[in-house]
Amino acid sequence: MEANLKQVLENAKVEVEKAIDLETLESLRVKYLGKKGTITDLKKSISKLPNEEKPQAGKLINQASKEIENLLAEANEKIKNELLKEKIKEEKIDVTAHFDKYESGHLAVINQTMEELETIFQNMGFDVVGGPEVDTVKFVFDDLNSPKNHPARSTSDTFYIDDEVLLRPHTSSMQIRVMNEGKLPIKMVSAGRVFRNDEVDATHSPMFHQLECLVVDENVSMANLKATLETFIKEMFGDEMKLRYRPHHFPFTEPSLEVDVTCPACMGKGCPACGNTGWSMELLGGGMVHPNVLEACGIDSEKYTGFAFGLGVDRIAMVKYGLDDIRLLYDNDKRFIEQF
Ligand code: FA5
Repeated sequence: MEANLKQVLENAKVEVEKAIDLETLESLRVKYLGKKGTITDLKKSISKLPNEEKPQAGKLINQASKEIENLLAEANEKIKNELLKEKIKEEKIDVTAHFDKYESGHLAVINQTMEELETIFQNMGFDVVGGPEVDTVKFVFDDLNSPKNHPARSTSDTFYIDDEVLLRPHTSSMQIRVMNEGKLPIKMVSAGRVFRNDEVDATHSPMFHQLECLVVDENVSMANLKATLETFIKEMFGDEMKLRYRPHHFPFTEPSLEVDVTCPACMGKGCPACGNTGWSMELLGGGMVHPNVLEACGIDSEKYTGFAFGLGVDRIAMVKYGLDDIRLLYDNDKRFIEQF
């Protein structure tokens, strides 16, 4: 193990030293420290060691992990400084230039999209409610029927503040908060920020936005869910947009599904952006509210049924405005922001 770790560290040092841009550094972080990275694999292999070797192996792996983190942090700082120097050289400001108007700001694309979504749902008769970004394990997992061993509960997926309090990884906790108020029927949406320990790529961000939708009443069926989704998608993107339903599993809905829409770049013909499938990336998950969830909130599941879904607002914005990378929404590049 020790020799192996030494070699891993040597390799990491050489590779980090050679890295000249932030993308390469990020791919090295994923390679060594990511969920499927070398160090993570080594941590997993500890369980196979004899008991007496485990503490020492754990200590060495943690040290190596820290060292690689430090190497990456130093290189990150160095590359950022270089980039800044280049930028300052290139982007000279002419302080003598004349200007006669102050530019006013406007809502960020993501907030515009969230407002647009809320308006569409309001026009369909939904209440718009707000909720906390810091929530409890009870509302985020327990009352949503999530098994104790569900991977989303682990600290490698979710950011905990302490054992009971966390940054919400989805807006589904709002289902519980609203059902607990005890007023029926329910027809609500709730949009806001959510947080996950996801690796960043073109379609994933560790902080993103979801909109939760929940309807609970007598005789609510899957047909109501589909009708609501189709009305909303057509309002948002236009009549040509088709929806694709795929079966899925969520602990809090049964049956559950995921939804994609027509690829906006080729309108379903197939193109490089959609890998020739004609469909967009996954936009939302939903289904019929699980009877256990209704009962956890004191609602009689023999009398009432419900549907719920949670959609990725960032991805809705990407489809709407033809963005190929979620990071554009967070880079704060004026050239991008000014287009909206
Ligand atoms: C959920 O979060 C469920 N709570 C959705 C739900 C609600 C199901 C109600 C049933 C009933 P999921 O993890 O698939 O499911 O996320 C929902 C949507 O959020 C995804 O379809 C995607 O559009 C978006 N999303 C998920 N992870 C990320 C991420 N890291 N970055 C950006 N968008 C993301």
